[in-house]
Amino acid sequence: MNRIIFITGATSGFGKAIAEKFAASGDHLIITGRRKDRLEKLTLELQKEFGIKVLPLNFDVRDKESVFSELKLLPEQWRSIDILINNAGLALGRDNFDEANLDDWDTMLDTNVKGLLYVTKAVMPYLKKGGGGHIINIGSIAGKEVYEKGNAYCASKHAVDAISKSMRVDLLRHSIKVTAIHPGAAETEFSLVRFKGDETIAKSVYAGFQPLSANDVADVVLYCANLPAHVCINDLTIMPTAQASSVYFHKV
Ligand code: NDP
Ligand code: 8X3
Repeated sequence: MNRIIFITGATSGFGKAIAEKFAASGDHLIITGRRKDRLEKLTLELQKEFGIKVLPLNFDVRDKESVFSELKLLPEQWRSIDILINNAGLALGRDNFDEANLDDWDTMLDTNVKGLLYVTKAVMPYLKKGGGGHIINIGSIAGKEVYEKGNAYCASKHAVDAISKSMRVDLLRHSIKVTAIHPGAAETEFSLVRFKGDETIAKSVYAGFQPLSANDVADVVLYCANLPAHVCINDLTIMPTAQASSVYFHKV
C-alpha cells in the first residue's frame, strides 16, 4: 500500500510477524530492536522477497537519549510516518509481590511504559497529522485483568491501556487514530524471556491448549490498520479460544 510503518520490537514474535504482513502488502518499514544481527537479516529478507524499502534502527527503547537521537537523524525520505506500532515489550519473572526482583520491575516498567512513551513522543513530529496517522499499541490481557504473580507486568500493561486512552483524547485534534490490541497467551519468545532462558518452564506455559501464534496477532493488527480513514478500532482483546480470562484455560 506504499505506507511507512514504524514497528518496535521487530526482531522476534509479534513484531517480526507484523513486519512480514505489512511488507507483503507493499508497505515500507522502519523496524527496530536491540539485536542488530536479526534486524539486518530481516531487512535483507523483506527487501528481497517483497521489493519494499526497509530502514533498520538499532536502539533500546529504554534509552531516552538514543530514542530521540535516532529519530532526529531519520533520513528525509522516512519523515512521513503513517503508522506507529508500539510492540516492544517483555515480562521478567513470575513471582509473588513480596519475593519479586526489583531489577525485573525496573526493566518491565522502563521498557513497556517509559519506552513506549519515549518512542511515541519522538515519532510524533513525523506522524501524519490531519488524517492518516495511526498509533497501534500492543497491550495485553494483563492490562485488563491482574493475575497471581503478575504484579509489575500487569501494572505495566494497565499503563499501556491508560496511555492508549489518554493518547486518543489528546491526539483527537490531529485526527490520529489510536488502537490498543490486547492479546492473551501467544507462543513467541515471550515466555523464554520471562523465565530467563528456562525452556522447560517456557514450554509448559502453552501445554494442553493451542495458544495464539504471532501471525494471528499480526493479522489483527493489519486488519485494524486497513480500515477506512473514518473508522478506528479503539480497543480489541484477542484470545486463544481455549482461554477465557487471564486465569481460566480449557486444557486437555
Ligand atoms: P518476543 O519476546 O518474541 O518479542 C519482544 C520484542 O520486543 C523483541 O523484538 C525485542 O527485541 C523487543 N524488545 C524487548 N525489550 C526491548 C528494548 N528494551 N528495546 C527495544 N526492543 C525491545 O515477545 P512477543 O512478540 O510475544 O511480545 C511483543 C509484545 O506483545 C510485548 O509488548 C508483550 O508484552 C506483548 N504481549 C505478548 C503476549 C504473549 O503471550 N506472547 C501476550 C500479550 C501481549 P530485542 O530483544 O532485539 O530488543
Ligand atoms: C502476555 C500474556 O497472560 O502472560 O501479556 O500476561 S500473560
